[in-house]
Amino acid sequence: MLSAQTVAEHASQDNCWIIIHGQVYDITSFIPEHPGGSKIILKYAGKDATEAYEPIHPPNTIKDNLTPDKHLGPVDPSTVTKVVKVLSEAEKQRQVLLENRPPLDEILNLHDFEAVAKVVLPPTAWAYYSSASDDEITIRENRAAFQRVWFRPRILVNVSTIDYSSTILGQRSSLPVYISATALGKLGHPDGELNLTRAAGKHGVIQMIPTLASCSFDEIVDAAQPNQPLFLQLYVNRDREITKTIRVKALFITVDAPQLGRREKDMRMKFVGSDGTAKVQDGMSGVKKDEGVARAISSFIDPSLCWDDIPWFQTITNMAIILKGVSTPEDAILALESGCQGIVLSNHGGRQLDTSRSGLENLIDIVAALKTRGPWPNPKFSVFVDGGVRRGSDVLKALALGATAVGVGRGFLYAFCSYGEAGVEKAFKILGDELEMNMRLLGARNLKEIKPEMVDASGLRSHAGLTPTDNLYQSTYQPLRLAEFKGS
Ligand code: PPY
Repeated sequence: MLSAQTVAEHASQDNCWIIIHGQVYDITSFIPEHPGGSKIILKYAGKDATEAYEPIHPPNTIKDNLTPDKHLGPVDPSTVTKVVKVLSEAEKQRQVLLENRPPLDEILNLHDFEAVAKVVLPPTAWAYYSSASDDEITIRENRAAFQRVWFRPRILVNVSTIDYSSTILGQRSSLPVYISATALGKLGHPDGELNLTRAAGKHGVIQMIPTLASCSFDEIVDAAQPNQPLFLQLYVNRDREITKTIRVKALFITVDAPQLGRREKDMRMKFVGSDGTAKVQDGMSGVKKDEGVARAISSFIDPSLCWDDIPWFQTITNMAIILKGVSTPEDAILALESGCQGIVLSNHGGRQLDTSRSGLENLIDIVAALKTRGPWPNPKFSVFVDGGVRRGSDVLKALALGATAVGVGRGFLYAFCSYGEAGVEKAFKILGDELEMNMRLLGARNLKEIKPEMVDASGLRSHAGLTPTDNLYQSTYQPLRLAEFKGS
C-alpha cells in the first residue's frame, strides 16, 4: 500500500500522481488531454483530489481514461492527513439557511424550488445551473413567451374525471412531461441525478440521462425500476466510437451546441471562491480565468457533427433518434426526411444562441410546415418543446399548439437541489395538480381534447415592448443631457 507521503513526492508535471476515492493514479500522460485543461489538474498533483473531482466527474471517468498500469493501488488511509475544511462565514451561513429552508409542504409551485435553490446552493453551482448565454435575453423570453398565449376555455363539459397521462415515444408516462437533461447534478446535491431516477421510477415519469451526468450511466440504470424507461441525451464526442457503447430507449442528439455558449454568470465564478467571496487571482496558477464550469469541460464536443452523420447513428442503433435543439421549419423538415423519430424545439434553456426565439414560438411555424409533409399529428414523428416551463398551464399551451410532450430541465433540477428525491416527487405532484385544475377549467378531460382552438397565440410572435430588458447595457448607459442654462 502506498503512503500519502510517497504520493506527495510525485507532484510535478512530468511525474504526477493523485489520490481519488482512496486510490492512487499516475496521471502524468493524461495531463495534456484533460478536458478541463492541465493547470487545474496540477493544482492537485501529489494530493487527494476527491473533493474537487467528485461533483464534476462520473465515478469511472478516471479509470476509463487511464490504462490499468496507471492505477497504482490504494493509499494507506492512516498516512493521509484529513484536511479539516475551514468553513468561511458565507459557507456557515449557507448551511444554516439549508437547515432552515421552508418545509416541503409549504412549496406551492416550481418557482418556489428555484427560490430555495438560489439561496441554499453553493454559489458556483447556482451560477452554473442558472446561467444562460450573453445578455440572457432568450432565457427570459422562454418564460415570457408562455405569457403571450391566452386560453380560450370551453364550458359545460362534464369534467368530473381528468386524465393527463400520456405516451411519449411509445412509453407510458404519467405526465405529458419528461425530465430534460441537465448536467453535473452532484454540484447541487450529493445524490445528483439519482434523485430524478428514483422519483421518476416511483411516479412513471421518463428521465433523459444527461451526457455529463455526475453519476455514471450504470449507477443511474441500477437506481431505476426494472422496466423504467429512460432516454439519453447525447453530445457527440470527437471520438465517435465512444457513442457506440451506449444503449437506451431513445437517443436525444444535442444539435444546438457545436460550441458552448458564453455563460457569464458561470464564467464570473472563476473570479470568486466556491463560497462566493472574491478570490485573489494567482497569476501563476494558470487556471483559465475566462471559462466557467461548463466551458472548462466542453472540449469533447464535436463541432464537425452534421446532417451527413445521421445515417451513421441510424446504423449503430435501433433506438428512436430525436434531434434536440431544432428552431426552424427548414431543419424540422430535414429531420423528418432524414428518418429521425422526432425533434425538440429547444434553445438549450437560453444557454446557447442568445436572442434565438423560444421553442413555443417556433412550434407554430414548425407544426404548419410538418402538416404539409404527412399526417398530423404524425405518430412516427414527435415534436417536443422545452425551455421556461414552470406551470401545468405552460404545458397545456405547448400541447394545444401541437407539441407531443414537454421537457422540464431546471424545474426538476432545482427541486432536487433543494429537497432531494422528495422535492422531485413534490414537483411531479404540483405539475399534476396544476394540469388537472387547468384541464378542468379549459373543458378538456384528457390530452386528446386539448385543441389548438383552446389557445389564442396571436400575440406570440409580437415582441414589441415585450422583449426582456438588456440589464448590463441599461445599467451603464448614460442618458443624454439637454441644454443647460448658464450658471446652473
Ligand atoms: C450545458 O451546460 O448547457 C450542458 O448542456 C452541459 C455541458 C456542460 C459542459 C460541456 C458540455 C455540455
